[in-house]
Amino acid sequence: PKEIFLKDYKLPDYYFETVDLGFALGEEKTLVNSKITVSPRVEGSSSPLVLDGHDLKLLSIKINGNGLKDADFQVDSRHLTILSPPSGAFTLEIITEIYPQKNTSLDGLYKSTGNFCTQCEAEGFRKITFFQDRPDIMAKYTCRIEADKSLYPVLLSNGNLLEQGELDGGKHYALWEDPFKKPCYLFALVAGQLESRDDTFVTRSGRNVQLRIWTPAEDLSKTAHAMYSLKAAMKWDEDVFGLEYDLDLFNIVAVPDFNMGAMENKSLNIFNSKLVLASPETATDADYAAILGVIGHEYLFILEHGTILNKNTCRVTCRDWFQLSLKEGLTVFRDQEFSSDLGSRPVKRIADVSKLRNYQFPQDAGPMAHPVRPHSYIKMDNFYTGQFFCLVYEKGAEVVRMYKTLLGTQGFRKGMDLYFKRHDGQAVTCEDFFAAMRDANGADFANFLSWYSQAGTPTVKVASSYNAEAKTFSLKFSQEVPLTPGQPIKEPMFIPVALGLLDSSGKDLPLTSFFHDGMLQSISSNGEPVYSTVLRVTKKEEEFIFSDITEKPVPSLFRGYSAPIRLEADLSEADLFFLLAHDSDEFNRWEAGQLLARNLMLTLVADFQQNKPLVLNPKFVQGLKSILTDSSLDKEFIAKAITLPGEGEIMDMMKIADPDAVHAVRSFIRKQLAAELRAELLNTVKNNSSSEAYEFNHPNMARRALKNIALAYLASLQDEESAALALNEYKSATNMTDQFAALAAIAQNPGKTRDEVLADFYSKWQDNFLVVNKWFSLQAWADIPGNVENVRNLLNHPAFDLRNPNKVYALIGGFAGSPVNFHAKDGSGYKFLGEMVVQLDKINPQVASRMVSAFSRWRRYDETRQNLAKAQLEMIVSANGLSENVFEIASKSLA
Ligand code: HT7
Repeated sequence: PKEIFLKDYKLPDYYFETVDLGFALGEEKTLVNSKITVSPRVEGSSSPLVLDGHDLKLLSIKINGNGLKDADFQVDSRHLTILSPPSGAFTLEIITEIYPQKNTSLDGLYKSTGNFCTQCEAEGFRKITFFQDRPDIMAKYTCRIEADKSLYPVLLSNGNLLEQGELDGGKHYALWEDPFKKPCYLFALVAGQLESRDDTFVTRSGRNVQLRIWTPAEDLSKTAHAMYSLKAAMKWDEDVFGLEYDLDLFNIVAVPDFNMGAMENKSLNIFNSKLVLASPETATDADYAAILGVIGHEYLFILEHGTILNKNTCRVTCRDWFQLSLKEGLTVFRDQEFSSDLGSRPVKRIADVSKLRNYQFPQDAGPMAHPVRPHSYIKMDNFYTGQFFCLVYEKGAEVVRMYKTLLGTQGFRKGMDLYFKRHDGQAVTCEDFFAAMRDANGADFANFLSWYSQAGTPTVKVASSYNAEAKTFSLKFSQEVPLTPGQPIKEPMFIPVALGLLDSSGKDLPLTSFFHDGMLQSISSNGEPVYSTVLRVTKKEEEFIFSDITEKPVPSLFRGYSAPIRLEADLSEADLFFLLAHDSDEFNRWEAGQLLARNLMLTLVADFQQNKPLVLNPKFVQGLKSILTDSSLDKEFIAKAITLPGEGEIMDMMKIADPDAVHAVRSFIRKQLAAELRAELLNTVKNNSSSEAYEFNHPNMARRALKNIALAYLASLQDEESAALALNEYKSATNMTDQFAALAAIAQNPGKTRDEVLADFYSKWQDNFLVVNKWFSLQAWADIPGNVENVRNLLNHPAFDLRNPNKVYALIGGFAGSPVNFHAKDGSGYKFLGEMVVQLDKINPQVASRMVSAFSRWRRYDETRQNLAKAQLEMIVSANGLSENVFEIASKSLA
């Protein structure tokens, strides 16, 4: 397989102006007619025109209406090369035959439960027709679709419907035109038996936009929340960024077979059904929140829409796929802000940072570590794979967030406006975004760009000291960027540190000025006291000395997690308890609790490994008790604050990860906490139960979250009273959030009740494939001994199907994420996953590569586990006909 490098980027030799596509959709084969107007980048040049193509049968090729002779072009398995095209502009017509029915990769044009649909990002368009399949080729498209009318009554593509009509032989057609230039990864087509929920959004300039969400008829009633989410995203983008949708129609289609969450195709978003369909009976609060976030995410892509203030359009995309974070990082940041504004900001931040710690941190320290803007790849799809996407998406969003932290809301908006003004209609780079932020604010961003080029999560150490006589408080920062594959030398990063200093009563002290680099810098600009500020740490070692600090403070560092780093501060246990009780920054309150829990867990893991008795620190119990019983706190914040760090997070901090010890310790602490806080937890369940109709809003979600975590704690006691409580909650639940939480609580404990309730749940929901997937994942993840056999048996369950990604993610992915059974010391978990990867690769390489990535951190474990996992990776790498997707991850993991 060939590796592709960022440094090798070259401008295309040819641009495409217009692309007219014709599809004759058939039951066995589909004909694709593509007519492109081509112009050379450099007038008069006639260098070969190289088109990408994959699994295509070429039927004919013409230039300016004349068929080409065999000697005029070359075709191989991946390209069609026109050897000497005419100099000057010309028309290229290509007819290809493709077989969507056989396309199980779900990339390109494929069928999902009887309907045709497409997925073109990143490189799926080349499976439809020969094309320069790269994002910097932006053209205007039309698309004519012809199909059997009774089988495919609905025919959709991007833009506006120009024409539709009947054809002979029971067929019909539709002609769509997208008036704006786009790259081919945003092309989309859908044909099938679908019905729509219709609504209208009136834009701020008074235009009516028709909104349609398409699903099979029986699912239509479950699309109300998706429609609410779409309208909320449209309104939010107008209010916060001044961006107004630019077409008159916006379609969303839900399909059950989809590799990722959703795709932002211009005006025709295609979604994985699980991120559209929701009703209180079938979807949990987490599902509702995910739908809001992902509908927001897909809508908020800049290229999809945009008449910014004063009618300028703002359609910007990536120059090449290395710049993926330019669109994905920015959009994740925007969707996080959208969800924060609609719910609770601190709780959303806590959830996002937990995700970062559980996925980004391990990947940033593993064999596949790469910068936010990678330097090379074998298969582009792998940047969207499993946890690796975190480095481009989630860490990319943190980089965007740092601009906002440094510039403030208004400065950030000024940067965005300039970015649109400069780059409308262009395919650009991360430097262009950086330059817009800098220039719009006249800012000095020093070495900030290294966030795009250096891999690895920096560790920042902070040492503090107070001088009572001088009334100064010093913070000494030192930073270390870890070495990562291919990057043996690291430069210091530009790290924004948002902070406050707490006095002995827990209030923020006023901050006036600090010494830095021998200069006194004023903090408040207009003489008003300031209680929180942002320091700019740019060197390997650096000191900031705050003046006029009247008492020894406790520093609250990296408020709101102002940079994606690992912090090692010299805070004592007492300082952390103090911050947990008092910090005005709710994120840092949570963070202090997590730090205490992490330290406690690591200490107990060491005790466990040395066969010492495990004892829970009473101060920790007391700290959580005061949070649990503090009625002034947001209930969802309490739920997050009493949740222990995940096992993956703790293993990530160990020299040699020990899944058994970490699991035993986490279970011990949960059970011990449940025993000591039993009365408070029972009260929490009682006071937060409600039989009122389900509502998706923060107070109700927060109440359910708190009740259900209390229930889970109690179930860990494995006593009769708790078991009866969980069973009662299961039976009386009026919505899926409560029902599934009760089921999960019951499922912690092997035995008759568990088996009966699992069977009952399946029989209730067997006709709803999304709910059945929850049932699969609950069982896959279970820590009951020898669970691999149960999971193997579930592969043969009538509801399971290896061709459906959601089912694979639920059962096989769920198992690969299970802390105990996947890492079973006899290697049974690794063997199972190895077999599955090889089988899946033949069906769907993108899905298989997600699964193989569970092996990527094999070197973190003990020697026995290392050998067992390595053997599976070697077996996978040597499998016949392995895809590039799986090869890249497996071979880089072994390197
Ligand atoms: N921008 C989209 C990415 C995507 C994708 C990538 C590879 C293979 C399949 C895919 N489906 C969607 C969607 C997003 O970022 O949410």
